[in-house]
Amino acid sequence: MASGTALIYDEEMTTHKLLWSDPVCDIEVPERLSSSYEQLKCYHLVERCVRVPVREASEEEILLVHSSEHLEVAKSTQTMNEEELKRVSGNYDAFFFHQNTYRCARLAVGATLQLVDAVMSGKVCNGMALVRPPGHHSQRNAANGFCLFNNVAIAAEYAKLKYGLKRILIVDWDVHHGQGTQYIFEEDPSVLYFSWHRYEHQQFWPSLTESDYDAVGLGKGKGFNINLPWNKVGMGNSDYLAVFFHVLLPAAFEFDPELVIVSSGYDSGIGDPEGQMNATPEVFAHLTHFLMQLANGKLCVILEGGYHLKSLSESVCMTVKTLLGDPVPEITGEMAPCLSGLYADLVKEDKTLLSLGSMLAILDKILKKEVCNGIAQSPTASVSVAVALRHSVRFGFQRVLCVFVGDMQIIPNTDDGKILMIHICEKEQSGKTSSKHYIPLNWKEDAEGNDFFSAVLGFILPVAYSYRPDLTVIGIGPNRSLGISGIFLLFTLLQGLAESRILAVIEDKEINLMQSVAKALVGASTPNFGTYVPPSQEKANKIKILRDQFQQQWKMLQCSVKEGISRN
Ligand code: X5A
Ligand code: ZN
Repeated sequence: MASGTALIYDEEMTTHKLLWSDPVCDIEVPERLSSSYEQLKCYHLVERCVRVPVREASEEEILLVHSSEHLEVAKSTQTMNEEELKRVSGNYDAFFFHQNTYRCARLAVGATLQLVDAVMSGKVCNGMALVRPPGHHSQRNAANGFCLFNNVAIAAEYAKLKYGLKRILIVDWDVHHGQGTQYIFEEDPSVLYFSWHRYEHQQFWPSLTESDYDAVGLGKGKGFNINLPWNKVGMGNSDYLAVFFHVLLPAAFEFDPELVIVSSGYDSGIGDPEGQMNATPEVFAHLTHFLMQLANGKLCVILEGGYHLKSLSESVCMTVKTLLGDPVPEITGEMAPCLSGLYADLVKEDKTLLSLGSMLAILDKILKKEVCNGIAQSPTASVSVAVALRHSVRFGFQRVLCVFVGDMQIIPNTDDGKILMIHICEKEQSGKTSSKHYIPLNWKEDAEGNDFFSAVLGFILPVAYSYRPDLTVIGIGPNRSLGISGIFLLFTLLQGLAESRILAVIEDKEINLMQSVAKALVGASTPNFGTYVPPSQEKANKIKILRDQFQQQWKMLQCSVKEGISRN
């Protein structure tokens, strides 16, 4: 399986710049690129990536998406003087030409294609390209919104042609609607295009009716265009996560892309003058982490907008760090508890509990933050889990999330809220009533394929993100009702929480299960365990009932349009 993260950047793309005064365009500055790259160097992320050089895209490649007229106009600007450049620029909505614009735009497309090649050839698993000018507003025959050529759209066409791909997902998390990309793939069912964007009932640029949620694609492409217009500014981390849980990811898992390309604009981040949103840089680590679970990890992230230099460069770093497989940071700025004072007590406890084998030694390393995660095998998983939970709470952890799969002999006391137990089992367990912190989830995996992702996205993750655990314990006991791929998904997606701290306690002696859990915990991309299938009506209802039951306590479950997305 491919590993490694490509980074593509070339200083030459900073030579495209605005030569006259224009308040609409003056935010798209060369420093967007250079400051992002500097910040990556500062965090020592550049040296951890595989450097891939840029190249110029060929005319043929540009013509995959654009008309020859458009190409010729762009080409002709290379030798123009300032006055002529200004005049041609005036033919477009929010665009400026410089003598180097054409060259930079060809490098931007070329950089994007280099990244696709690096990922598709298996040279790397994923990567990011820092490019200017951006691409997603650009259309077959027009520059628009700072974009000359549609880098991402050309990349998708190129990947279809060169690698025979049948399903590509484009996720456009830029705060503007990538109407250019939507137009290009509107009738194409092989490209699923998702975009969220500031809309404000069509008041916000580009102010198009076709940016609304009812533009779902045309002809054969119907159903393969998803718009999520925000009718208010100020959207934050939880709004973005809710959209991923309840809108994008269910569709994406079902679509089962062979490649994911991100139109990665960071003007949807806090501080951006265009977006006016509140999402912090950490959220991009989470979004990236989710998308890494698709297409066997094949993920190409291409810069689009982002105009607050600090917010932009921090968000770029969060994205690249996550692509490299680093633990996903906590989404709030809350500090971890100071633990040093509790150390003596731990040692004492440790002795009395030594009979529980290696589990406590592993847990101890996690609690002391020496390691991020670990796996313990146990002849009685539920006993070991109960001990681990009690131990963690006594150690000082405030919120421990426990997901237990299979029969549980001991159900830990969850009354003080320091433990949240989600118990996944095949049959109703009588005698234990559900409560805010003890949630039984009766689920038997479908024989036809893995439908558990719908429960993970529709229920478990929203509850978990609402709880904000500082540790996750996942127990796998006897008579588990989930297959290996379902369990794998659980482990990978729960790594987005508790700074990726996870203790796995597995009763099952099955070597396959141990191996795949280990793979999930070291961040290997999803092996091919079979397909994801949508849930049956009965299962979908079950999730809905659970959501209704718990959404007052766990707010991230709220996903009706009224409460969850628009909050009108
Ligand atoms: C790539 C991008 C924004 C254009 C805004 C024009 N373009 N008002 O973010
Ligand atoms: Zn934008």
